[in-house]
Amino acid sequence: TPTQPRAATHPLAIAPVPSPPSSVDGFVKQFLLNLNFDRGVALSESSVTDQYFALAYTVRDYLMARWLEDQKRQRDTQAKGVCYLSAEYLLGRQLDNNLLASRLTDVASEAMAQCGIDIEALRAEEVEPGLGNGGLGRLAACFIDSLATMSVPNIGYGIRYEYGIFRQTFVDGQQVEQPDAWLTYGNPWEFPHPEAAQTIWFGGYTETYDDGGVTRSRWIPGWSVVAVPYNYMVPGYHNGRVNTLRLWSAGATSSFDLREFNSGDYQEAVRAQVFAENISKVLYPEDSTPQGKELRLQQQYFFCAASIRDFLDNVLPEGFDLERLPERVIFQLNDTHPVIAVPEFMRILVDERGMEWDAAWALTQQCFAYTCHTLLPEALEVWSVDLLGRLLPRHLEIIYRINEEFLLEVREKFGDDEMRIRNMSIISEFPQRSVRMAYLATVAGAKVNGVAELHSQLLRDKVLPDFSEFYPDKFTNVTNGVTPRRFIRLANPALADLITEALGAGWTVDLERLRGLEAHAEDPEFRARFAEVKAANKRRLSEVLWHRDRFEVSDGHLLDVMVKRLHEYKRQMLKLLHIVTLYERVASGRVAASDLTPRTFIFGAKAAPGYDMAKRIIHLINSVGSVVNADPVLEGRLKVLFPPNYNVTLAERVIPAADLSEQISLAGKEASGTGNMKFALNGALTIGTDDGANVEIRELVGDDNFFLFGQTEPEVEALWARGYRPAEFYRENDDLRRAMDLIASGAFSGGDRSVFEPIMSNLLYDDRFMVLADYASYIDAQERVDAAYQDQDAWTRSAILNVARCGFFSSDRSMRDYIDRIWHTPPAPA
Ligand code: HBZ
Repeated sequence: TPTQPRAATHPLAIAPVPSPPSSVDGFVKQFLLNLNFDRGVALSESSVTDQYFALAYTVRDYLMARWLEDQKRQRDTQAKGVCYLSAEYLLGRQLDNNLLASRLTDVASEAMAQCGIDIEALRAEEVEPGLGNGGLGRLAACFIDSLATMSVPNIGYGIRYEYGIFRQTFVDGQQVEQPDAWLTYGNPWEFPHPEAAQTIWFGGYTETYDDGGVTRSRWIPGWSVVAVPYNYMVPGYHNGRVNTLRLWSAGATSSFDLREFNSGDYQEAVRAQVFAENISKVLYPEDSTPQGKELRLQQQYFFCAASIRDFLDNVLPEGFDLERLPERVIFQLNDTHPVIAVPEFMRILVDERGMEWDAAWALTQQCFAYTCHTLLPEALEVWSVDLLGRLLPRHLEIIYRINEEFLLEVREKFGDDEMRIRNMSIISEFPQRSVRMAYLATVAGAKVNGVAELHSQLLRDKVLPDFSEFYPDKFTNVTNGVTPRRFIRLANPALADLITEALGAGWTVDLERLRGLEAHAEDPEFRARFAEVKAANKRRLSEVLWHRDRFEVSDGHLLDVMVKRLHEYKRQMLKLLHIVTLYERVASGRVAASDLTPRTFIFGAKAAPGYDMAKRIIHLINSVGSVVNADPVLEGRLKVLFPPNYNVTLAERVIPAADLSEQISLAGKEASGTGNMKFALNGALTIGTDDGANVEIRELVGDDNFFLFGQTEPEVEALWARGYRPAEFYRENDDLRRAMDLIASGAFSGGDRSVFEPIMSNLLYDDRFMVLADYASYIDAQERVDAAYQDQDAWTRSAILNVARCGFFSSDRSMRDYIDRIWHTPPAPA
């Protein structure tokens, strides 16, 4: 229980300690204070790590009063807020973001300079917290940035993984994963509160008992771990607000070793400790293919149970009338990973607080909402009843009851249509009895949303058609967005300055103002300056890649970039076939090297460690790169660069330098994409399919400023229906056949034909993502790219129009949509 100092009489003890003065002198003093008092070193003796920590502590100090005030304001006003439940937050580096938010960037640079320190060296010292896989985790990070910037009360809840997404290296062109020990030197941005730890129970059994004539069920759990909260500041941009991100770390309880490992034995006690700490040890690196592992369910329940209890016990005031909960909070489920929060919430209300089932269910259906991020059937999470019942027996009972009552309602509405009942049941029977988490989320949520227009439509019509018929008003769309603070201001300061000069400063929090650039697109001088920004960003990237990987980026090349997780549906293979085609044409003498548009292809992609095909494709990209980069026949006009370990930090350098953004998933497979938005906002033109948010990007920027290719989603469906035979495309397209034959010949594998054979036969005889069917159209679109790039000035004009017309893709707008359509959480007054 938090202790209230009872008789605070000193004036300083009543309010938070005010921020240090925002002058260079004030900053220097605070920095040296932190260096001396927190790091215990003198400046003359300090390491770069010491200096980085002291700098981070100093930035924190400036945010602290605001953070404490916001927490107090939240307690006092009890305004409705958002609890965002997400198993992932892919934050990226914090230092620059927090300097920017608190207007301290210049002060800090000058202060460090006066201390004889190069702030760049300190920036480089920060290890990025990689607590996410890809788009879903990065989206969560953008959303909490936007909520803070819009003064909307929010707590982000998640897991403090000790190891984030693995560090990728290449050995002989093949991916090797290394653990991401991001906490080795400590983390200056977190505030641990072990004294506020909670006990989270698992296992055991349920029993019924007589409660004054009513038979009730209760849970007798078997073992427990503790959940220790770590708080992080989430500062709004220039608005003095600071929200909280609360990540949970697992540890052993004493009851744990007593109960399950009861032998009074030291070895066993240590084993218990290790077992408990395992729960938050590592982020699962699978993206889009859940593995159904028990530890994963433990992680999910661990953070959901801790978060729900934290909110009810610590955030709500004592004695809060739970009937009013919907006026106070919405729990947003970021995909199905936190859906176990639903039965946990019911269990607390019914079993612990004695609420009637119907009343508790009515509250649940107002306090939760669910965002779906996929369309791939294999990505829809299911938990076997067996596993769930073993780990959370009471929750399984609750899920059964939810399902029973739901199916009764379905029968009432649709009659005894057994087929439909089976299709809609939260419990599936085949191949083994299991819980469909997306169905549970849909039934429990007040709203269900997809993440782009096309995705939401397909979600309604293809993935959950029975549900959208049953709950016509539940389904909605909120198109994703990205934060302009990190992805324009921080990543592309030169462009940010140019925009500010043209439009004034307000665009950073009102991105639709970028429209004002349309007029400037017609001004040759503005175009020249815009082109110079792009060129400077390419030089900056070139330095980064040289420093990082000893890669050289040639001047004057079109920078063609495909960065995203490696997945067959995203079709890195299609990009590769384009590269091999260009190479083969020159190598065979059919095209002169001098006729090629000079291009540098940049890939960035991690493959899930167990995803064999994805790893083979990585190997092939690297192998093609080795050959292409070394073959003099190309006269240096094509280069393939694949920097390992693509992450947020690298994204911030690559995206602003790109000319061409590759968004080439098979139509109907990419829920939204968010990289696509980042590229367009940084003045890259998109080559893309009619998929995810590409559809909306193209609508906004116009067909003249977007290279569309490939089948549409209905065309894909029609081709499947007719019967898709990829080998026919291979036989009938000379370029395609030559490219594939070249790979199959061993040209990229030292003559060994077996290495890439599995990729080739997969394309020829299976090709689930229709790479071959879209090949011709893609090559054709790339020829249009080459032609367009000839006219640099026209290209630049298109690039400016992309920036000008993509203000819609700010995550601030996404947040407004969630607020209007789902959350109903107005900004808290100042
Ligand atoms: O979420 C992505 C979608 O693929 C992308 O289209 C969308 O833009 C983005 C944000 O809405 N989905 C993911 O990133 N999914 C995961 O990372 C994931 C992680 C663990 C899982 C399943 C999926 O078990």
